[in-house]
Amino acid sequence: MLDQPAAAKTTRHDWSVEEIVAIHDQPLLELIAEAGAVHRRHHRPSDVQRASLLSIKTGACPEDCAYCPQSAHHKEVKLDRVDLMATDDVLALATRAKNAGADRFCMGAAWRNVRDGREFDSVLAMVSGVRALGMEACVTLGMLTPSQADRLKQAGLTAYNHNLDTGPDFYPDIISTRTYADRLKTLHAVRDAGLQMCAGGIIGMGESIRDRADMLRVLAGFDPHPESVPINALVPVPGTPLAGRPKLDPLDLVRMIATARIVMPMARVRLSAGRSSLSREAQVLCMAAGANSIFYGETLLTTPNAEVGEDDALFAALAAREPEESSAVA
Ligand code: SAM
Ligand code: DTB
Ligand code: SF4
Repeated sequence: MLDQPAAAKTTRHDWSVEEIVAIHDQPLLELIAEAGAVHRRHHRPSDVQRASLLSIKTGACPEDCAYCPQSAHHKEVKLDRVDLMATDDVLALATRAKNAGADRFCMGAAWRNVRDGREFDSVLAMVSGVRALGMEACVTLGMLTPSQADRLKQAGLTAYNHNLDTGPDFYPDIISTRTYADRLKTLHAVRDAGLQMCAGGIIGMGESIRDRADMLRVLAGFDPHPESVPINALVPVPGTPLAGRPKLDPLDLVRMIATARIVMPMARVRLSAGRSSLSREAQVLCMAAGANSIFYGETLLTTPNAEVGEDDALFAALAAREPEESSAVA
C-alpha cells in the first residue's frame, strides 16, 4: 500500500473491506505517517474545529441502542427525562458556546424520528437562530423524511448527524428497533436535500476490526464522502447493556481515526465521545493521525466531556509557542 505513488490515492468510493483492514493493521507508525501525509495534503494541520454539543431533548427514547443511556429500554440507567428545551434557552447556550470559541453548534434529541408539528417547528427556529449567530448548525434527531430534510435545509441547517454506529454485520447485536437500511435511507434524504452529512460511529462495543473497517467502507461508498465523520469511543454508562465493556486502548482509536482519514481524505474526522478518558498526548496523537474536530464543552449529550479548562490547555499547547523571554543578564 505504501509503495503506491501518492498521486494515485485520489478519492475513492470503492474500497473493499480487506483493503481497509490492511490499512488499519499496518505497523502503527507507518499508518500514522500515511494518515498524516493524507491529512496535510488536504487540510491545514492546525485547523481543529470546535463543535459544541447540547441535548435539546433528553431520555425516554423508544429505540433500544445498547450503548445509549437515553434509551427507555435500559431501566437501570439513572437519567432524568427532559422535554424539548425552549428555543430561547437553547440560543442563550449557543451564544455562550460561540463566546467560548465554538465554530459549530450541534443539537441532539432523543427521538426515534422527527414528527412534523410544534416541536419540529421549534427545532427549525433553533437552527435559524444558531445560524444568525454566525455558527454552523448541526442537529441529530433520528430518522428523517425527505420533506423534513428539505425544511431543515430551508431553515439554514449546515449538517445533519446520523451515525451508522458500526458495520452492517455487527449492527443487529447493538440495535433491534431500526435497521441499517433505515439509517442509510435517512442519510440519503440528508444528501438529497443538499445538507452536509455527518456520519460515523462508535468503537469499543465488542465489534471486530473487520466491523470497524466495514463501517468505513459503507461511509466511503457515499459520493461525495460524508463532510464529517465522528469517531466515538464507547462511553460505558452504568445501566446500559454495554456498561461492562473493557476500556478501549487509546491506540485503537488512533488507528481508527488514521484509517478514516486515509479512506476519506477530505472529511472532517471528529474525535468525539470518549475524549475525557484520553491523555492530552493521546489526543494530540489522534490529531496527528488526522482528527481535525472535537466536541468542546462540559458535557456531550448526557455524559461528561473533557474539561473546558483542560481543552483550553490543550489548544494552548497546540498553538505556536511564545518566544522565551530573554533572560536578563546583568
Ligand atoms: N436519537 C438520535 C439518533 O440516534 O440518531 C440522535 C441522538 S444519539 C444519542 C447520537 C449518537 O450518539 C448515536 O448515534 C451514537 O453514535 C452516539 N452515542 C450515544 N451514546 C453513546 C455512548 N454511550 N458512547 C459513545 N457514543 C454514543
Ligand atoms: C456523535 O457522533 N457523538 C455525539 C453526537 N454525535 C451527537 C454524541 C455522543 C454521546 C455520548 C453519550 C452521551 O453523552 O449521552
Ligand atoms: Fe435513542 Fe439515539 Fe439513544 Fe438510540 S442513540 S436510544 S435513537 S437517543
